[in-house]
Amino acid sequence: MQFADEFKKGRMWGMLSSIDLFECNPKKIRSEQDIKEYVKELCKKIDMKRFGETVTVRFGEDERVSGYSMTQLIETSLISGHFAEQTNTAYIDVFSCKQYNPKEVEKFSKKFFEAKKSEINITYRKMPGKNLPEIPNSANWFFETLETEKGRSVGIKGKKIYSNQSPFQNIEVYKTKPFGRMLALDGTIQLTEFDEFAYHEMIVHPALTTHPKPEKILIIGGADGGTAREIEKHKQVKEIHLCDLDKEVGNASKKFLPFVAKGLKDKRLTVFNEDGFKFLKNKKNYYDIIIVDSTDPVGPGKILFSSKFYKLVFNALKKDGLMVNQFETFYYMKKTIKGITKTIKKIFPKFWYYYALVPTYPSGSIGFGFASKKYNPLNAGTKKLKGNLKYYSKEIHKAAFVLPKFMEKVI
Ligand code: SPD
Repeated sequence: MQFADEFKKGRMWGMLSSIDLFECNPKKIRSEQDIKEYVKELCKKIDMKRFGETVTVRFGEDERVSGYSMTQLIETSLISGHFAEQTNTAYIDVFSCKQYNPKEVEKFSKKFFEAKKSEINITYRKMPGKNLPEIPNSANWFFETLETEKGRSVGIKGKKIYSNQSPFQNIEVYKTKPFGRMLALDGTIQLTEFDEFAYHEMIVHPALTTHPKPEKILIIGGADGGTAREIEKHKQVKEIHLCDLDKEVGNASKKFLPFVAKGLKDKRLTVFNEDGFKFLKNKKNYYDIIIVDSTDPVGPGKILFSSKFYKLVFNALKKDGLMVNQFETFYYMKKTIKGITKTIKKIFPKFWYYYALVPTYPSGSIGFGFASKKYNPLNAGTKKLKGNLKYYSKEIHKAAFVLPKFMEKVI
């Protein structure tokens, strides 16, 4: 347990866990007997001695708020709870100077009252002036939910400053302590102010320096504007189309993420808020380069990793065209990458995989697929670019295509 040392050293004396349970089973929070049973079971679970019986009283018999209040004395302090019947929420506090695991309390309470959601805030009672390491909790930390399912997660401290459930996905913007502004879609980090330059430079410049005459470019996804911003550094480019289903992402970016949204202002750019799949069906032999700046191959983004989609991309490209796509991290997604690589190779005659270091993505790296009808990226990377670059260089261009041994076998 994380706090054990602090307890042992005597720097921490006690812990108050405030747990909020949302959308509880209404029957459970209305039952005095269940509430008493909960206290008994919880104390057993966290090995806490009870002193005396659980006391319950009804509070606030008015129409707005009523329900049971509960208290229970335990070793070096108490458990208390309020069960609000109008909203089916429960507010539980556990304070003790005996060591216990607050996460265990949260998990047990959530299960007991069959709550759909829970939140926990932890306060430490400690020696004056001794600051303890902060323990992440859901109130002021973002955890990448897709990763949490797999038993790992990127956790970033931050304040949510925007949240919107669009018709397609959940859009959130955070103001984070270590990484500045951050965009998350369906609980997955898309970009942060701190390291987005690495991702956007690397999804764009290897392709645009490989193609000798990149004039017509299509971005699928990329509504935030970061990919467009990098393409605009190439003077040869005459026309940029950006097709992203979700208008709300672009709107959120314009309001909260000006460092990438500035890419949405260029005169060469036209934004289409349409389904990329349908958009491509009407384009034949048109683009020099297509960049797929998508979310991951789950949920609505999955289709952008399918054989049907790559065929449409192939047909929309000119006879010497090429495609670059966001292609996951090789540390965690080897199998997926292997499968999708096979699919792309059936459609495009040439294929490479390369990567960049982006600390806020899972495993700190992200890969890209480079599918080409004609040009080879290994013979490129020497063009001069306008504007400031922080990651890409001709040396990085070459190095990015050199893969670890275990990955060479996959591609
Ligand atoms: N694992 C998340 C990968 C996110 C890729 N899309 C980023 C969009 C930024 N323009």
